[in-house]
Amino acid sequence: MKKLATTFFFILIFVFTIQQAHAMTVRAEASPLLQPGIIGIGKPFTIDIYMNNNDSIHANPINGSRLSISMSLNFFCPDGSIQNVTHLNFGDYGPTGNISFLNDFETFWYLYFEVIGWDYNGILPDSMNITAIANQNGWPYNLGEQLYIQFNFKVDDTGTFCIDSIGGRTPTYDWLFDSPSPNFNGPYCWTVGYGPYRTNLLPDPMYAPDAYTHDSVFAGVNIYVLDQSHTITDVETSTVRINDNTVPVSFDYLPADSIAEALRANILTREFLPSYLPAWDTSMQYYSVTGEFTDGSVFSTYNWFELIGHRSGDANGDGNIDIFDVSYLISYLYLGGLSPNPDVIGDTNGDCTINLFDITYLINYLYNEGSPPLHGCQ
Ligand SMILES: [Ca+2]
Ligand SMILES: [Ca+2]
Ligand SMILES: [Ca+2]
Repeated sequence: MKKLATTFFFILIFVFTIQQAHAMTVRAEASPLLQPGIIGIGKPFTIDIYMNNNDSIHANPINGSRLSISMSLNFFCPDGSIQNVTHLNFGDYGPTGNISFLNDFETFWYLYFEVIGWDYNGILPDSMNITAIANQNGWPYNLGEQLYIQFNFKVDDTGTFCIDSIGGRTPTYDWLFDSPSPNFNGPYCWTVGYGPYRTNLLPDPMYAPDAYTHDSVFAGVNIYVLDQSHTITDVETSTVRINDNTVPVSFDYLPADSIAEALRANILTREFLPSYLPAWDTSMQYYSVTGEFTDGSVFSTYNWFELIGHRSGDANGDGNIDIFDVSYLISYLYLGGLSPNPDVIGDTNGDCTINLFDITYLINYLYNEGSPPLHGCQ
């Protein structure tokens, strides 16, 4: 009897393994996270859908590709603690423009590709459907797991935020794939709130031209330690990094503000900002803070800041586009004056060189209702 049970067990393992080897998968993650399972309150984040078509047996018998999918997904809060979410318009798809497709996902489906929302309006629940059909090639077999879909959100209340697959509103919009259909294995839920570590960047906003200053312009990264077993004096300052590679030049211990006492890491803007460039216009940017405590345990946190970018035509980098930029360009080209910094902001007509035509382009814009300066080489 024991032997029979053992044999049965190994058969089960075998069947399980076979299914794992040929199972299309769909799963969700949230990014970035303050801590495992914790989405930062009031901060942009994405719900990321990772998918793997590693099932060559079913679907298209010739090349193993998937020829059709219909995914109905629902965002919800199980206990009502979160009622509203902000759909950030960072994507190209969906009723609110908050959905992005990555890694060529849209290109797999040249017969039909549709994204619809039913009540997809930021008042939870928000449900939607992606339906995609190809006639021959479709979604290729064995590309490995890829990030294919991102939903851009921000939540301003503490609580629980979840995503799960659902049956659709009609049979057409159900959770349907070429057989066999993968299991979403939902719901996936996260806590929206504050992690044990927080950070603010000062000043906020920051200015992209400060990336080029030769003076020592400093920014401050305030680090708050709110866990039960450490304080800011436990931070091993030599291990602190901003964006993994910016090394603070000094530290200060600040008295309590509205959050707590802070460890202020002083960084040089010319070391911190270049990784965000070129930055046109104004954007929200992400930065991370990592480090260790003296007991060897690690901490990490992140936040966002507003970055005011360059303006093409603002050759002298003072934030305005006016006659002084014309004279700055004349001075640079003909009188040995300083160059625009970065060069690209003086290339007002966007042809990748700075010459007399950029001056006439700028004069036309300022005084003859000409087109505004272009961003970079175009
Ligand atoms: Ca809704
Ligand atoms: Ca200017
Ligand atoms: Ca030019």
